[in-house]
Amino acid sequence: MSESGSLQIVHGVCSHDCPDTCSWKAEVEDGRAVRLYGDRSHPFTRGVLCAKVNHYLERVYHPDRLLYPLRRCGKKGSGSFERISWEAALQEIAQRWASLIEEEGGESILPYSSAGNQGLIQHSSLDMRLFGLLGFSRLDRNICGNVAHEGLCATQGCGTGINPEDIEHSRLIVLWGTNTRVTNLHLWPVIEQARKRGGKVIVIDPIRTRTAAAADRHLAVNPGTDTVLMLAMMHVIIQEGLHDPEYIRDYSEGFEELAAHVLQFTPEYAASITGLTAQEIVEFAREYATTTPSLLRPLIGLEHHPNGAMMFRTIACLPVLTGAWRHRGGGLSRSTGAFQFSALNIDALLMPDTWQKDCRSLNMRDLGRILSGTEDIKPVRSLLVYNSNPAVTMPNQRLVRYGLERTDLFTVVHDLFLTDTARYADIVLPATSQLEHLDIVPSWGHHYISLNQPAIAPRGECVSNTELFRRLASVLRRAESWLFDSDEQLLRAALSGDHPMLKGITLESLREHGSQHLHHEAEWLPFAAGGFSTPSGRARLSSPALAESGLPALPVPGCIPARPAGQLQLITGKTLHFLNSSYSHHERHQNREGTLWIEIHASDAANRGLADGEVVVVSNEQGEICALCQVSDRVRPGVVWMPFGGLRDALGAPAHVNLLTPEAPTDWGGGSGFYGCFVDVFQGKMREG
Ligand SMILES: Nc1nc2c(c(=O)[nH]1)N[C@H]1C(S)=C(S)[C@@H](COP(=O)(O)OP(=O)(O)OC[C@H]3O[C@@H](n4cnc5c(=O)[nH]c(N)nc54)[C@H](O)[C@@H]3O)O[C@H]1N2
Ligand SMILES: Nc1nc2c(c(=O)[nH]1)N[C@H]1C(S)=C(S)[C@@H](COP(=O)(O)OP(=O)(O)OC[C@H]3O[C@@H](n4cnc5c(=O)[nH]c(N)nc54)[C@H](O)[C@@H]3O)O[C@H]1N2
Ligand code: SF4
Ligand SMILES: [Mo]
Repeated sequence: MSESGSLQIVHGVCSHDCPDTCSWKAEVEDGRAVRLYGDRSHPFTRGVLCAKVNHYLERVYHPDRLLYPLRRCGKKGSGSFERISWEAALQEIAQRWASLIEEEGGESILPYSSAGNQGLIQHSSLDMRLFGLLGFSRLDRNICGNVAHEGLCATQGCGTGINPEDIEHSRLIVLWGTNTRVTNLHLWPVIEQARKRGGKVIVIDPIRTRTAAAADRHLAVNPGTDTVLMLAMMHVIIQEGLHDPEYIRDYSEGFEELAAHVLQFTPEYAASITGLTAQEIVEFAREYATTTPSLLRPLIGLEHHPNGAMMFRTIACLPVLTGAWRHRGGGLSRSTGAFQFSALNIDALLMPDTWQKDCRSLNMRDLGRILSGTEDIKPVRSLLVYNSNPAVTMPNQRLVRYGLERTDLFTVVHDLFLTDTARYADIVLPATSQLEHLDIVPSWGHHYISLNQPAIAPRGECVSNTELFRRLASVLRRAESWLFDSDEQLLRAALSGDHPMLKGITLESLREHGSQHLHHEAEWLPFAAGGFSTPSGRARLSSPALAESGLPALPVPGCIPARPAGQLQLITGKTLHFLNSSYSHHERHQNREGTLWIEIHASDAANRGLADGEVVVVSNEQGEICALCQVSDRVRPGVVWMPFGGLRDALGAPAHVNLLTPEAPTDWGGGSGFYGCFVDVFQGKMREG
């Protein structure tokens, strides 16, 4: 913290679920934050925030911010609440939970959270200690990232990739199923630097996104068919001798089987599946294999398909075949999250040894099924939701909302705003913003670890997540001192240990510098000389371990659902002005995004007699919503695109694309095949009136 006159300047860091983890500075006058801007001295932030967080102070001081605990006084979902004291709120929770624990066991209570705050201790710390000790149901937080991680692990034994800052050295950058210029804005200058040095950008995406429009080449692949493209690339690379025999010999296993297997995936076959031409496929494979260094960057788009894990298992074979890992700027770059977490002392933070053993684990993706009784399990009687807004963000919304309406379900929601989920709560608790609490934020998009210092006092009666869990432990009459550790103690626990990457990184040094790079050699390359994290240390082109678990040993196309006749495949994407559903309470962000729309190819619009600008119904067996029809050449025939997040329909009502998406499981990794979603689009009235 620095001071000039009565003005204090406080270093903080964005806690949104975004790879960029920007460092910021908040200027505080008389206890009120008056300015917030990106830290100019931070090499990744470069003094810039984004279209969402440029207005963060509006979020902090928003008139709709929850400032006090509330108790429901109307029907669930109606949004009628009355103010109550913290004491009354906590007493009610303690009473309800105590009788549930006694009568039905701790597993009848499900704490439900995601990465709404991805700070180290506000994401997971005292909650895990408390709920683990009490034997509550655990949550598989698999909606984002896990499928990709598990897929990469099948080939590499770990999810590690190169340092994203090294992408400036790449000569060919393949942005594969990621919309960098919208979702990972601060990587774009690194990519532009590579371009200045002669690098080229290829985007593979069914949609001509902002990123695709800015690339050197865009390959508009059919959704879900990327595995076939990857296998055909391997076919071309091996047939034309463009692979790196020495790297393969020294650092991989199963090459012979793979080489024989990919013979069947000819460019012509792949063309018939992917919608690209055979020539495009051959050229792309050659360019990929002959450009050094070449970099693949798949982020999340690929994992929201039923074959999501196979997408990542397969893509990870490519840089092994070409030996791209040898070169700085070559290989693959995805989330840096696991890499950051490997340096931190997570056991000291979460204390898993104190958790009750054998508690059931429920998949967050299945919330609707869990709450509505569709799953044959012991019922969940109480939910505590924080860091998440599942009534918008989880698939199969009709079922989620049906479950949330249950009168015997006791729901507590802790959030900054009265979200769609909070509207179904019995008790709503007010949460602090990132300006009001302490944390460290490890990044999943770079190698800096950053300290967020509180800049202002909590507004109203807001409390941070960690403070909520201390209060819950107290009202539940727990005596264990480690349930009451302060935020500073928690951070010190996580920084304890002697991991070499934390050399020179302490709470004190972070207070001094704000943000520090993990300690590793400047020229660090993860697999230049093999050293994969498999038992043999070799990358698995063929994997006996996968075969043992009943999955194909070799990379295969995986489940690519066929499009039912007459229907269109719906891809739902992130928007510029919302962070998933966050910022949907902000008029400015609503206005920028406009009314919910659907982009449809001219040929599909003509077949259905749809005109640009008219209101259409988008419908399937799960639900239906209204949207403005936008005839667009950004989408391929057969594919439609809708924005996901906090948009409203033409009547101003919240309109959720997840009414249409299935909770279809991914092949492994426990995720959701959101994009294996098919819809009818037509004129006229909604079936439900
Ligand atoms: N502005 C903004 N930024 C965000 C977010 C936000 O909501 N708004 N959300 C944050 C979060 S939680 C995450 S996980 C990241 C996600 O970051 P990204 O991975 O970039 O995000 P997605 O929009 O999920 O997917 C990226 C692209 O995959 C494409 N895609 C879909 N199916 C396929 C396919 O079968 N093949 C190929 N090749 N491409 C496909 C989509 O059209 C989309 O353009 O963004 C983060 N950043
Ligand atoms: N159709 C479709 N669905 C998707 C996706 C998609 O691309 N298409 N993307 C998926 C992905 S990748 C993700 S990550 C998920 C995201 O799903 P969610 O994690 O549910 O994301 P948000 O909508 O941002 O909700 C986060 C909530 O946490 C609250 N919050 C923020 N900070 C704090 C805090 O410190 N304490 C508490 N208690 N609350 C806080 C915010 O106000 C917000 O209401 O959505 C998934 N759903
Ligand atoms: S949402 Fe992402 S890009 Fe925006 S300020 Fe936060 S970390 Fe940076
Ligand atoms: Mo995500």
